[in-house]
Amino acid sequence: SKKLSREKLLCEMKNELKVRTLDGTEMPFSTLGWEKHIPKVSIDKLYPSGFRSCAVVTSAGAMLNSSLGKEIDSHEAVLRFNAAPLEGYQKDVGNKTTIRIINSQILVNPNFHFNTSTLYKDITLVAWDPAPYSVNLHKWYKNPDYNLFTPYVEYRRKHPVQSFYILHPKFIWQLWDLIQGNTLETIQPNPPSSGFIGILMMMSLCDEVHVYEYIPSLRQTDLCHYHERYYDAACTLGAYHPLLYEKLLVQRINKGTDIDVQKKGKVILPGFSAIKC
Ligand code: NCC
Repeated sequence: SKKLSREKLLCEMKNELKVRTLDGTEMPFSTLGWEKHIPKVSIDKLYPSGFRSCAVVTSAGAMLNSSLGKEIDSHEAVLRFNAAPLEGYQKDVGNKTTIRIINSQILVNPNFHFNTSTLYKDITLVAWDPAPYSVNLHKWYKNPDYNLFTPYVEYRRKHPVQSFYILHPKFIWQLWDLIQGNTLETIQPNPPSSGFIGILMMMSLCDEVHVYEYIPSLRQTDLCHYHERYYDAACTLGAYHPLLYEKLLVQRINKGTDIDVQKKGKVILPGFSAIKC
């Protein structure tokens, strides 16, 4: 049953996906005393009344000259990715950030100035690192893609009241299973992009999710990011991440119009709270 109807696909998402973050109670984290490093309020209790409408702003080059800033900021919550800047781009991407999803490179690579940049301050942070599919937390802790564990603990010490979580690898691979389970082709066992992770996270927090330039508008371009003069079509279509398949899946649940896609690169998705199964 690869080609579920839109309704069944949405119900599968709502019923089977639960955002999960490290809580410090599992080995090896429990032995290492991680319970004290993790925020006391778990992510599912952080926004108890949820959000009405949310924006997911991809970093795609097609955001440039979109003039979507005002529309984006009109949403109750805004999700952004990695080191995507606001300064100088507000007209196109807005200037409000509620949550930022960051991959482990951001915490480790000094180019991103994770400890000092204001991009990461006073917002909710959600970090992730691509553990291998057969999630063994011991192996992952010893050999992450980028060692986010040390900078995480250090940042938590310096900013104890900021909400900052690490996604549980089980959640990442649950998302991969969802993509593969609804795709005819066999896809590589690489984790989904931060974009897909963020979209599903916002579907669990918001009544409605507006995603910008994930499905490209007519502005589609080989420009990788709106903030960098670097050209590579793989940024939009995927190389390492199963990006193309993620996007086909998201397109299947779009309830927005073709005009929204063409002009704004926008898809409108129902949040889990709005899905009746
Ligand atoms: O490029 P990146 O993603 O930070 O973009 C965030 C999300 O926006 C969507 N996107 C981006 C560009 C584009 N032209 N089209 C898009 O649809 C994608 O959904 C993407 O996930 C990542 O997923 O974490 C990624 O991060 C970068 C990089 O690590 C960070 O930007 C920090 O420099 C990865 N690039 C490399 O590692 C070289 C990228 O593969 C995925």
